[in-house]
Amino acid sequence: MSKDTIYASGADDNKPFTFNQSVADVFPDMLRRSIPGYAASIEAIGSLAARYAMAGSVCYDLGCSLGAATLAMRSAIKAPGCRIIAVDNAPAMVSRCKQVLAADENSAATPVDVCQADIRDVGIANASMVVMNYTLQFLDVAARDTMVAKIYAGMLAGGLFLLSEKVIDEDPHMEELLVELHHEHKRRNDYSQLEISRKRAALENVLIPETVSVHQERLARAGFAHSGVWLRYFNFVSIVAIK
Ligand code: GEK
Repeated sequence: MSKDTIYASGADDNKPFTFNQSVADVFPDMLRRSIPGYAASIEAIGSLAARYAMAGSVCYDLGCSLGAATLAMRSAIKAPGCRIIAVDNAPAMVSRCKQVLAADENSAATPVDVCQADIRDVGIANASMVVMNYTLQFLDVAARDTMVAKIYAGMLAGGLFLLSEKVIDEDPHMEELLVELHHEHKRRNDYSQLEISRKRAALENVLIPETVSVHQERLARAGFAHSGVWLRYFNFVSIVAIK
């Protein structure tokens, strides 16, 4: 696994963060060291796929990056006749994702289509499981209601939507504490203070976090009968919603 040193030098100073080839090259290391609870989210996606993927249905991985959630679903799905559709709009992610999936030993199991597309343009139909693992946060806030409503409309009754996000706290005091704990976590994972500050600046206006209640209200407005936070680690949460 190549080490993420993208912000170790100032070469990318003042450039907004993008999912380019250099990011794709170090992505597993970047997520492992940056997102508290990331490994737990992938493990749970497998357990949930075993329970919720329905025979003859489609499972979606929206913003699939290198396909970690797709791999977890593919190795866990027990229902026959399922298909996985994995979508990302970054060419570097999609080409690496295809290689990762082809090299995986479960490649003969549930078929996977990897599509390079904007998730806002992708149709959702016959879905028993939809995963957005840390992806909705990169859409314009104005596009998020339509995205979640589209997911709900394309899902089968009893289907599951897993939404993981970086969040912001309503209480500024709590927000400050959670951000500081996250940065401390990154320092423990061998990011320097300078790397942390540069990455934070690059993500400004690119990753736009909302509060947990804004997410849950949006899910309820879309029609999800049940939703709940199953994971929280500092300012990172994962929510499941059931149609
Ligand atoms: C994982 N889910 O490993 N359309 C398609 N893809 C998009 C869009 C869009 N509009 N916006 C962003 N992306 C993965 C991790 S990473 C999370 C997801 C992170 C894609 C973007 O190219 C990137 O690959 C992914 O969403 C977000 O479980 O980097 O913090």
